[in-house]
Amino acid sequence: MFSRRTLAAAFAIAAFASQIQPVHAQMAKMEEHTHKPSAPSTSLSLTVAGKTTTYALADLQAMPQKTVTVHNAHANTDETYTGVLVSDLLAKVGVTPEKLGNKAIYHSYLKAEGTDAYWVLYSATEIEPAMHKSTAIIALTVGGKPIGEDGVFKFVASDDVHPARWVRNLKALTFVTVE
Ligand SMILES: Nc1nc2c(c(=O)[nH]1)N[C@H]1C(S)=C(S)[C@@H](COP(=O)(O)O)O[C@H]1N2
Ligand SMILES: [Mo]
Repeated sequence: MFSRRTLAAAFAIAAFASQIQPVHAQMAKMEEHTHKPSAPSTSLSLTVAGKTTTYALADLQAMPQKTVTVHNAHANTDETYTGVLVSDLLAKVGVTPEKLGNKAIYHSYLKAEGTDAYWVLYSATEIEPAMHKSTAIIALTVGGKPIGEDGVFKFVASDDVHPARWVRNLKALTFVTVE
């Protein structure tokens, strides 16, 4: 009926076609990250103009707490985090739009780093509630419980579409004004 050659060609086409994935499946693969637990963060340092202050969990627990409910697009769930406004922590060391001036804030960024050396940047504007609609906190609890394998501290910002800038096991913040 079918020649051996036709069968071989059909077979080759079928094998090739089985490897083609719909675009959304490919995108999902790109978004897939292996979540390796990193070393637990136990303290948080904040460096501004070369001066470092280190905070323990109790220091942050003693500050006013803010709760945000965010959508984790990767886990496809809503998560409720409670912790300290990043802007409140910055204010403790004198970093406010009033003290620095708006212009300096617009020229500044915050580097947030985890114990695994994963780090991300936020523009200072993004973490100032007076300037931006996003709420950026150093979360101490999720769903009312300690964050667990994601550390004692986790950086969470409410308006990112993906959780990529939510730094698990947050250990260091560095505030820099670009000259
Ligand atoms: N410390 C640390 N935080 C991190 C990462 C990381 O590798 N290390 N990966 C980021 C990325 S790219 C994503 S998508 C989310 C994934 O978090 P999840 O595995 O808890 O969903 O964590 C973010 N925070
Ligand atoms: Mo990611």
